[in-house]
Amino acid sequence: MTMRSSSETASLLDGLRAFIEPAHLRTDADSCLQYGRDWTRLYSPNPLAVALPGSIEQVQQLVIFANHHRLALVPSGGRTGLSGAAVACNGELVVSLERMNRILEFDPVDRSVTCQAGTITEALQNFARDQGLSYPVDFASRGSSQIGGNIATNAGGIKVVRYGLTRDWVTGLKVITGRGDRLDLNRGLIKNASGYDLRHLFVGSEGTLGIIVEATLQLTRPLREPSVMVLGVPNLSGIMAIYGLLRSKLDLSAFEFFSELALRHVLKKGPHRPFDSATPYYVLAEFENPGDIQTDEALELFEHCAEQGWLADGVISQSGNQAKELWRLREDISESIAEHQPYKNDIAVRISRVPALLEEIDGLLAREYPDFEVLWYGHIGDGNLHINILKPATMEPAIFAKKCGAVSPHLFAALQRHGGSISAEHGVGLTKKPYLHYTRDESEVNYLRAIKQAFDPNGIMNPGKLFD
Ligand code: S2G
Ligand code: ZN
Repeated sequence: MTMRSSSETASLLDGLRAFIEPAHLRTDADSCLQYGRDWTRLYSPNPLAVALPGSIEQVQQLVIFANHHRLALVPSGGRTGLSGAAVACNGELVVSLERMNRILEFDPVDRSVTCQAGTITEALQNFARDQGLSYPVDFASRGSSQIGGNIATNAGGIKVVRYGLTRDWVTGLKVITGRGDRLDLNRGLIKNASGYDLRHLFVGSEGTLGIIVEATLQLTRPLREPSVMVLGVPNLSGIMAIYGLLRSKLDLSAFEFFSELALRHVLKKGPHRPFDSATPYYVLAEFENPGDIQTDEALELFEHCAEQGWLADGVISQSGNQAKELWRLREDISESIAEHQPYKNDIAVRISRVPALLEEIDGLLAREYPDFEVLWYGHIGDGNLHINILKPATMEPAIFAKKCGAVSPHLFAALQRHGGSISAEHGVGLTKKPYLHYTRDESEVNYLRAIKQAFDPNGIMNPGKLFD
């Protein structure tokens, strides 16, 4: 905790006001609370203040000032993160990019768009659609997450099986490094064999190397008339068999799963069951289906999976609206369970290891969490499983976190045996930092520290996140 005297605080704020307009340097309690946290609720926000720069030059002035005064900075996007990476609880200055939210340039020949870091993800998706193209990285928080934060966490979401992660669509980055240098990385080039690709260090850096201020992103053609199938699956072991068959015949754009327990929480909020029967698990598969050319194939595959006993029921969308309704069953899970303050795990393994890991972890969780409601869901087609333990209403959050935390080493040891990662897409931040060693060994973390030292020698960039 950074302890400052009131005169030191006053002096820092006066210094900041020399180049940040008073309206864009907030110290009120509500701003400090709202901008000092992400979607996690485990930490008490306590920033020095919230700065909202309007230009790259102001961001650069902030970083230079912060180096001079050894003032820690926490970059802030949409604050939809789930690992505490955007939390400011030690007198840091939050640097919000929300005012820098414009789309700056579109090139129809490159099929690329350059936008400021504070651009809302959905605004970029809509802009691409209006140009007859698509920015295909997609997830439920699209309406409030920002492009800069998506890049800083290498956001994945629901279409990774076809389109990959944010990293795969970043062709240029403008950043202010922790030293205060302005770098213009890769500048939208497809090919550039001129040495280390520093752009990719900033993707997934969680604000620890500098501040992303602008991005050039590749666009692609839109999906043509996607259809959505939801399948009722009696047990976990059949899911990847279904995936293997569907992906061999259909042009899949998504392959998700969720448990009946997760579905029940969504149904409480309004949507209808996909079909009458209830099964322990469900698969949602989306595939490109212009003119219904793949519908017969999909129905044949459905019959084959049913004959194998891998599935018990299913539905295929008959319209775009029904496809959207079916997607809600998956995409609304996170919001539907938020009130239960879930203890979240976001793990990844190679897809070849998913069946073995599922079997091992299912048994572990049943043994270790006999009294808790455990929800499975996630992007199983790319090996990313979200396991959410719901907090019993009468249990103190601290006690619940301790009980769940006690199981995590067993979970992560099993994951390590399967070569997995303790964080698939939500990042490390604060919540997963104690477990980083299950995925990155000491010699590797020392390289991460050396890179951090090169970009942020005074350690002002989001200190305490990712690793110490
Ligand atoms: C998902 C969203 C965040 C959460 O639904 O795929 O990544 O609540 C999650 O886990
Ligand atoms: Zn996810």
